[in-house]
Amino acid sequence: MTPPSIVILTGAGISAESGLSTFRDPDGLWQRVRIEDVATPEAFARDPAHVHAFYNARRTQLADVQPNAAHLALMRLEREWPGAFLLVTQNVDDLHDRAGSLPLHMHGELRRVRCLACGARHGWAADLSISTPCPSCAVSRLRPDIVWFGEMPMGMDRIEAALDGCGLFLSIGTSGNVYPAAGFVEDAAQAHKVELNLEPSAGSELFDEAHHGPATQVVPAFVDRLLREWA
Ligand code: BV8
Repeated sequence: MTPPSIVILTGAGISAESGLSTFRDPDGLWQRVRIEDVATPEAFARDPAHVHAFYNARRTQLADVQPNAAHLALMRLEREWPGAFLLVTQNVDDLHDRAGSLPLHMHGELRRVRCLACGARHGWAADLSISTPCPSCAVSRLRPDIVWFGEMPMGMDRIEAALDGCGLFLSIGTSGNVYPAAGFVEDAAQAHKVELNLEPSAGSELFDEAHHGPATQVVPAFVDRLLREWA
C-alpha cells in the first residue's frame, strides 16, 4: 500500500518548551505588545525603530534556545517517511531548521532580512536598525523578512498543492486563530486530520483525531506510532 503524503503545520506551541513565548497564551507576546504596533506594515512605516527593537529582541533570544524533542521527532519523520512530506511552519524561529528539518516558513524568518530598496534577501543574525545598510545596494531600508498581518504568506501555491492530495494532515502547537494557516485543516478535505496541541484549538472540531498534551510528549509518541505502522 502506498504511504499517504503528509502535510504538517506547526505553530508557536512546538517551540514553547524550548523557552520561546507563544502569542496567545496568558504570558504570550500579544499579551505584552499590540499586533498593530509591531506586526503590520503600517507599524513599520510609522515607527520602524520600535518594530526593529521588537524583532531584534526575539532574534537575539534564538542564541539562548535549542530545538526540543518535538522538533527532533519531526526531523526523524521527515527523514524516515517513505512517502511525500511537507513541513509548514508559522514560526519565525529557526528551531525546525536547527533540528535538521527543511521547513517552509510561511510567515518568514527572524534570521532573514529583506531590502525595501533592491528587494534582496539576506541571512541575518545581528540587530537591525533604520541605518543598517543593505549588503547588496548599501541603501538603509532593510526590514525583517517576516510576513506581517495584512501581508501575503509565503509559499501558498506549494502549500495548497500539497494539501490538495495529502492523506495525513497534522496540526501541532497552534491555536488556529490566524488565517490562511487556520484554514489548512479544511483545505485538506480528504486527509485524516490530527491535532497535537496542549489543549483543543479554535478549530479542534474539524479534526478526526486529537492528542492533547505538551508537544515534547505527544509529538514523539505520535511519530513513533506512525513509523511503526509503516515500517
Ligand atoms: C493575509 C509573523 C491577505 C509575525 C504572523 C478576520 C477573520 C479572518 C482573518 C482575518 C480577519 N481579519 C484579518 C484577517 C487576516 C489575518 C488574520 O488571520 N488575523 C487573525 C488575527 C484574525 N491574517 C493575515 O493578515 C495574514 N495575511 O490574510 O493576507 C492577503 C491576501 C492577498 C494579498 C495580500 C494579503 C498574515 C498572517 C501572518 C501574520 N504574521 N507571524 C511574528 O511572528 O512576529 S502570525 C502570528 O500568529 C504568529 O506568528 C504565529 O505564527 C501565528 C499563529 O499563532 P500560533 O502559532 O497559533 O500561536 P498561539 O500563541 O496563537 O497558539 C499557541 C498554541 O500552542 C496554543 O493553542 C497553545 O495551547 C499551544 N501550546 C502552548 N504550549 C504548548 C502548546 N502546544 C503543545 N505543547 C506546548 N508546550
